[in-house]
Amino acid sequence: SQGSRESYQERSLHHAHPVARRLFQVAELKKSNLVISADFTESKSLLACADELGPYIAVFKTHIDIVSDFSDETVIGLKQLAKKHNFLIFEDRKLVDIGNTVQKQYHGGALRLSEWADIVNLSILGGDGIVEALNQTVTAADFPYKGERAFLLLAEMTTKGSRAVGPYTEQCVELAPAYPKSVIGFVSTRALTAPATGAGDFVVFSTGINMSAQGDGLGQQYQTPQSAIERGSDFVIVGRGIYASADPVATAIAYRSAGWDAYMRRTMK
Ligand code: 5IU
Repeated sequence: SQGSRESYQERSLHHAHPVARRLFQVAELKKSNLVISADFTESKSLLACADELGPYIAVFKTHIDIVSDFSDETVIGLKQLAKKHNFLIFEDRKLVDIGNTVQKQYHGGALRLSEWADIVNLSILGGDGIVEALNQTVTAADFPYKGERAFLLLAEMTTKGSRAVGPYTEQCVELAPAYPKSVIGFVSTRALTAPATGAGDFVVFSTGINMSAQGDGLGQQYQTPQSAIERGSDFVIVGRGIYASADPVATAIAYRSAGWDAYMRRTMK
């Protein structure tokens, strides 16, 4: 399947989950389906990146466990910048453990993901229990951010030899519709559900996006924004392609145009 032919605007009106609606609204408003993967190891550079590239992105993706000086200030800064530039925050945590443990890793803990990350991803390697557990957490009567938090299933990986394929990926697709209050989509390299099946509208985020490299010597494999969107991706995630370029702002603008133009072509009626 080649992804949704509906505009972000239309999807923002129809989607049952408030986080997905917000995501589509932000994309439409900022004319951006770009996600920056901000793999910085110091709060100062992480926040500087969010401030500099914030105007051009829909979502800011973090790996908060690589930030060596993570503190209250990191959280406050991220939240302020998300508000200032109107982007969502996606923590690429890839939660994968028993239900009881992931609940503690997600809500509370050292990194307080639930407090600042609109979106977090998880793997169903250990079965459905992980989704059940996190769904319980975000729908609990005393959860402070009810309706403001969502999850993505890690359905595929971009690395060479990835085992997140075949039945594993298929089971992600089968499981997602069972959790409409918390699961809004997938991290994958392409659309996984046919748009017209009535299975629901699942948002597809794709990593491994680069316009000038094929890989990184450590197993990463890239496709271009055009290719990802043509294959049904809704949001393209770019790390080194932007932040390690000579002029990150100009490069972010170029990736934003590439992603947006490809989206316009796909949804042209
Ligand atoms: N990432 C991948 N591949 C995946 C998943 C996540 O590259 O399958 I799931 C993350 C790793 C890194 C970013 O944070 O996306 C890609 O960074 P580069 O664009 O710099 O390769």
